[in-house]
Amino acid sequence: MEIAFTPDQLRAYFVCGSQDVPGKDLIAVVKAAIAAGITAFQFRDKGMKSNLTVEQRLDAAQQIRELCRRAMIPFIVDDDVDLALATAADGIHVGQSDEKIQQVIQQVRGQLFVGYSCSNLAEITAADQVAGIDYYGSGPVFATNSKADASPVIGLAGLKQLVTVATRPVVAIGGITEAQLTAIRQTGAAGSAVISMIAQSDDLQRTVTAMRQV
Ligand code: TZP
Ligand code: MG
Repeated sequence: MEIAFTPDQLRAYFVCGSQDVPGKDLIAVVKAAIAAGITAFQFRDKGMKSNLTVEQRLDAAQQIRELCRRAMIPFIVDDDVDLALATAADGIHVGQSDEKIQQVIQQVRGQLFVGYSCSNLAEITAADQVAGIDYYGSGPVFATNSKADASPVIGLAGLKQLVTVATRPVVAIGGITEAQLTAIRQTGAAGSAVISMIAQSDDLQRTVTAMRQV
């Protein structure tokens, strides 16, 4: 962990892997997003749907890790402790169906900050009892095309309920568009985590600036 966690990093949080940018160069997409001002990056290259071999995945992660280092934004790895440690990432993001959260916290203590996906009240209240989690990712707020096995949509009201109960900052995720950024912010969420809004933006500077400004 070269960059410690702070809640403002959640404001313009870009999540991406090779499966999200078919026909495009992942490194180039991330480079452009960093230039536009994203405040955090999560490397989420999902095995089955990935276009990369294991070696290519490590190489891509290392290149993006270096880009994040130069831009002084946190580099976070989704659901892969070994890859996170191998790339000297700043953070790890863990889902409910991934390796048990307590186990991950033990493995990465002092080395990586920890994000955890929580989509309902039961998950948030259980997670609040666990020491060593830095932020929650909550959603999908809206319907998403980017995650086949996403939990049920929680809507803005559901997000607000989770934010109100949670003892840690919450980043909203799932189907978020520029038109929804203000409403997301009004729930008390610390920011938005997005794939397609950035990966498919027709004007990256406008998109990322909108995320940073709300
Ligand atoms: N977790 C819940 S929804 C989602 C993830 C990774 C996908 C978000 O992608 P998009 O394109 O911003 O809806
Ligand atoms: Mg996961």
